[in-house]
Amino acid sequence: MIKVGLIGTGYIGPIHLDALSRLSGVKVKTIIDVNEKLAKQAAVRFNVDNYGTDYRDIIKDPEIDVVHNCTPNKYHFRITKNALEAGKNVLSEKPLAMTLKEAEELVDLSEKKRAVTGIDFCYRYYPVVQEMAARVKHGDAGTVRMVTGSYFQDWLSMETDWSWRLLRSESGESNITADLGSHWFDLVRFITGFKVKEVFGDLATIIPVRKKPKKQVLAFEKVGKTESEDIEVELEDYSSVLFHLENGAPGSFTASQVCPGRKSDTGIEIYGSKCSYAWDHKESNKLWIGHREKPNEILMEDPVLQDPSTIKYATLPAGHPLGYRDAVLNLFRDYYSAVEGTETDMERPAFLTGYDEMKILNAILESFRKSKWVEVDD
Ligand code: SOE
Repeated sequence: MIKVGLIGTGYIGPIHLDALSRLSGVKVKTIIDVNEKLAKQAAVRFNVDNYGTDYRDIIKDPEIDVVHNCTPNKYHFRITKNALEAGKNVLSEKPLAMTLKEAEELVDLSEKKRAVTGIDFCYRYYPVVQEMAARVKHGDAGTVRMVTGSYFQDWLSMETDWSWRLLRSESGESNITADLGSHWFDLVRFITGFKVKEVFGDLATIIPVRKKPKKQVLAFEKVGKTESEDIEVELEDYSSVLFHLENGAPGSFTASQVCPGRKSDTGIEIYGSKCSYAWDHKESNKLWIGHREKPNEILMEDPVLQDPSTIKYATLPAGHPLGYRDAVLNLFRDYYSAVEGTETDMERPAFLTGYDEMKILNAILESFRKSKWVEVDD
């Protein structure tokens, strides 16, 4: 049994716990949250024996092999560093850290400690996203000529909506580009196989003053009327990026959390010389395949029709759609088979992936500051 300690039970922690409860050979030993009530709730819901408020209880427990870091950005570096130093394997939420320097330190330390690392870029684990990547890799799309997409949400679209993500002290230098942009650029790299070479970023804070509630609020929570104070927002709630891939292909991406009606609406379109692919999170089981000289196709997620390399991610018979929790489970399956050492030939998101994402983020922020194209460090 691989023993796990999980830290942070806000929005994403319980999603991790759900996936962990469906994995064989893995047992969550301890759950930590600074809010004891949340830690207890999660322990009861997921049948975990131990819970507490001090993450060091997990770090110093020699029985725990893997730490899941589900805390806000501000704590990613410290907790992950402590866990690696104690010889643990770590699966972290994104972004890997608040700064590139910290991210680099974590990559170096994890290599030194030979830790198995993972980062929760779960959108690439929808079966048809895997399929799209496999097809592009086999050359079915021909040359990748252009990439475009977006990520829109509405949970911060009112001035009474609040999240720690809006504070520089909690989030780092970016809200949405780090939070949603990192997922999307992970898809670009994973599907096309190409790195982002240069970027031009345009960021904005569409709601500059917000009512920060005095009480703690979780992601997606509707706050409404409650005691609050007016706060000038420091970070962006809109982000638009023009970019070029290393093969020269141009692309564009826009994200915002202030789009009424858009919930977790992300999508990506890849235009190749032979055909096009498009995936939309609202219909996450469908892959649209576009042709010039014959009718377009829709491939529904299907363990019989998909490429052999992606079948393991389409875990139900055709017509039984997987969802967000299953995408996370697919990621965890790959991660834990790496921890067990049973499978080695996987393109998994690890700390290096998180580090590369931070390089893109840094370049976008610098580009916006200087109002010019900036190369992504290689
Ligand atoms: C908030 O924007 C958030 O919870 C992200 O942090 C997640 O990564 C995304 O899956 C849903 O939205």
